[in-house]
Amino acid sequence: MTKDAPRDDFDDTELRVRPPQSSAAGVPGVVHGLRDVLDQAGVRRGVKTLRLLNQHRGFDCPGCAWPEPGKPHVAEFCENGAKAVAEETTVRRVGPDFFAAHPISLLATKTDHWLGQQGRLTAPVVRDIDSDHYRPIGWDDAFTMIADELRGMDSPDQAAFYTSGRTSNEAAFLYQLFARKLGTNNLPDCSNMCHESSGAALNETIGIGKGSVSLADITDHAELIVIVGQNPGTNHPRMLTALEQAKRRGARIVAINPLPEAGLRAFKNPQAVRGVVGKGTPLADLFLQIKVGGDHAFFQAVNAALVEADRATGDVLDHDFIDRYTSGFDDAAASWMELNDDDVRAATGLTARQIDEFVGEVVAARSVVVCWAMGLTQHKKSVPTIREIVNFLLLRGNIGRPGAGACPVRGHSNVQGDRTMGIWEKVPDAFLDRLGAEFRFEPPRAHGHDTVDTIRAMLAGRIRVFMAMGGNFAAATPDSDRTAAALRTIPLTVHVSTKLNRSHVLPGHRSLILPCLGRTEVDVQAGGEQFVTVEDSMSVVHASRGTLRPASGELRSEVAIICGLARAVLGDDDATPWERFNADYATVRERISRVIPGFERFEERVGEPGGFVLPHPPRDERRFATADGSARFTVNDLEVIRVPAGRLLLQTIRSHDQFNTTIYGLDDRYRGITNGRRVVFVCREDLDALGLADGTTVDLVSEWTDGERRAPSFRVVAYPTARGCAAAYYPETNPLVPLDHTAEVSNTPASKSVVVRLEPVTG
Ligand SMILES: Nc1nc2c(c(=O)[nH]1)N[C@H]1C(S)=C(S)[C@@H](COP(=O)(O)OP(=O)(O)OC[C@H]3O[C@@H](n4cnc5c(=O)[nH]c(N)nc54)[C@H](O)[C@@H]3O)O[C@H]1N2
Ligand SMILES: Nc1nc2c(c(=O)[nH]1)N[C@H]1C(S)=C(S)[C@@H](COP(=O)(O)OP(=O)(O)OC[C@H]3O[C@@H](n4cnc5c(=O)[nH]c(N)nc54)[C@H](O)[C@@H]3O)O[C@H]1N2
Ligand SMILES: [Mo]
Repeated sequence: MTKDAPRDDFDDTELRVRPPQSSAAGVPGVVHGLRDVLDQAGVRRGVKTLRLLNQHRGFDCPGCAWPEPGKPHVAEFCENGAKAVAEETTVRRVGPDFFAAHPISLLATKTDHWLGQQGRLTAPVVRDIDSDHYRPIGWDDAFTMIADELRGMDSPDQAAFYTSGRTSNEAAFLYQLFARKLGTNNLPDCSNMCHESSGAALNETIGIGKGSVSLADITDHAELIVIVGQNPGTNHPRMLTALEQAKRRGARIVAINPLPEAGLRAFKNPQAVRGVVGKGTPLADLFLQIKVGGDHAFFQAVNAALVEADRATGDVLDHDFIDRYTSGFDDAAASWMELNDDDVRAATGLTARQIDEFVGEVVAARSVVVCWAMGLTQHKKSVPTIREIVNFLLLRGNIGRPGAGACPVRGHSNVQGDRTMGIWEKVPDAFLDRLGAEFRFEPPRAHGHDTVDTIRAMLAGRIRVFMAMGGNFAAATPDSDRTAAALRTIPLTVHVSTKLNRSHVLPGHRSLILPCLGRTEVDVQAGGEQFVTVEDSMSVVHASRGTLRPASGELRSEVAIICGLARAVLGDDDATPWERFNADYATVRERISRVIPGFERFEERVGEPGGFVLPHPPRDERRFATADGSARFTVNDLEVIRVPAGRLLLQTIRSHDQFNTTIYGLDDRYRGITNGRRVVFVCREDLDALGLADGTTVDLVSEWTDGERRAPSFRVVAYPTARGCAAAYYPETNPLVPLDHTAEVSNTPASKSVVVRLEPVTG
């Protein structure tokens, strides 16, 4: 039905291209953000909502996971946070009438933008076998349908329970408890596609999969901040405020990126007079335009240079730290000495002088923070690359002291918290032991499926029930056509969602959409008004309290949906007090405080302004709970990516007008794109070499061992990206990413390095 149906987003006749901008935010940013909220939510409701965003007694921004400052500015939000709020507080509605009027086959031809723009889901709906419509269904009947399907399985591992990173701690804790009581660790989540590589590399080398810096390390202490593979101007705009603070006290910033992103160059703070009238604060002192996938070679070259410099002077490395806290230095140092200059040049595209300049910055700085995001995590060699960054930090003792450390900047607002709560297909046994003891059951021990393995299991016919707590599995995952086909073979798909999305229009034989409350909405249960908690990128846990009237009287909270389902599935004999959990979320937090270390006196501490910080042994006391009890230097063999002639290495990125698969609008202001998304950015020299003119329409074709994949109809845009590289937006490019093209160790889809050819469309 859908695969070959025409999609109305392939015709970008209104597309306009201008030169990219050289600074981020400022007044246009605020105006854009406010306009979106006021358009969708209405003036009074919009202003009321924004005033509570990221405030102590308000709700946590449903956008990114950047931390709030201790004393939030009265308007602690950014343009893109405002858009995320507008998306949720819209007055438009998708109810049973909408589904009666719109067959699924028609909805499948619509763009992601169109689907999201239809409004908030208002009532549970079901698609029966062979039907082309969703129809209303009562909550109890929906739970019974899921329970019957789950009970009919041959094994609990025929179910998979996906989570996106907006789910609260309370809901996440109950969701994993439910899955494990059912008997499976099949808990794939968006982390598998996001910072899994960071978690894997950090766990192995420093003994904890989370970043080691606080907000103050960046704003007040770091002398050098390195930003690698991250576009904060668009994806973490409030980070620019922190960087501006750092700059104003004299910190230096180096940006390493194939694209000269506006937010890395200068920032016009919309909350300060200088941002409104002036040119803003220049941010990056040094910009290194690296080739896609070149960071592994880059950090090896830097590490080699640091070791060599130390051999000359004896004071470049922190010998005391290396001796006391680390292992493996000699082997790692020996491996760097074998590094070949030509390989470094080929992989990075940078000159020896540029690398030296960076080394100079490093040696001059008494403390260094490295921040990174998807530009590092979504490659085949992501885990070795991040391990190499840990090597880099260890060499000068840049961990566990003020102004220094590793800062993987998380994506979804509670993606880190969901992991802490046990949303992890291979959670450690210690967690399962405590969970089992608290709830008196024997949790399953075999590791479950991550996201890619879930799709493989679907393709092999081994999944009977797929349930998603938020997110948009069909659009976020790689190999879209295969994944869509896989989803359609599943007996029952269940989506707990706030808005309509692609996953709903690619249903299983039977499919349920269960609409839930969003962050901004008041959550009243039998025990009164409830709040939930979240954990940000810097391990700070705090409360989030919705205040708006729910979009519909039929919405249930995620907690209520899980508790209702658990009772229907596990029956009244189950000893877990699901009804009490549903009535009063404090009772859930009490259990969390008993199962998860660091949450002692949870209820009391989360009531304090700003919440509380979870323990982080490397940061707090330079303690490293690794296999050998020390921070580990690692040897990571370099593999230079060789792109065949006539091909480019494609990375898939976010525009300024989207949150993952939610498309707010069709512009990418900082990169100069208006009214269209099917563009591919390539540098002029490469276009000349390929004999392609700016403005040509091309198909993007990726080649893989099992054949080709094609994403049709992209406009070529001459753009100052690194040589040999290309960039285009996700999720339009997801059909190009082969399911088996994943990062070593973490199994994260390598969606930032796909070899493609550009085939001009004739006729
Ligand atoms: N407004 C908004 N905010 C968001 C999101 C959103 O979609 N919209 N998404 C959220 C989520 S879930 C996440 S994970 C984060 C994502 O935040 P980012 O990681 O900033 O998002 P991307 O658009 O994927 O940008 C990747 C950046 O890495 C660069 N890059 C790509 N390949 C390489 C490489 O090989 N080396 C180096 N050095 N750089 C490279 C790209 O040029 C780009 O600047 O943002 C979160 N916040
Ligand atoms: N090619 C390519 N693919 C990628 C990436 C990439 O850079 N390139 N990035 C990857 C990354 S980093 C990530 S994190 C994933 C994102 O993958 P997901 O987290 O699965 O996707 P989102 O687009 O964030 O999910 C949006 C949907 O969440 C639902 N939603 C919103 N708020 C709530 C809520 O409060 N509760 C519930 N229950 N539902 C809600 C809405 O229905 C909305 O349609 O995509 C990954 N895929
Ligand atoms: Mo993410």
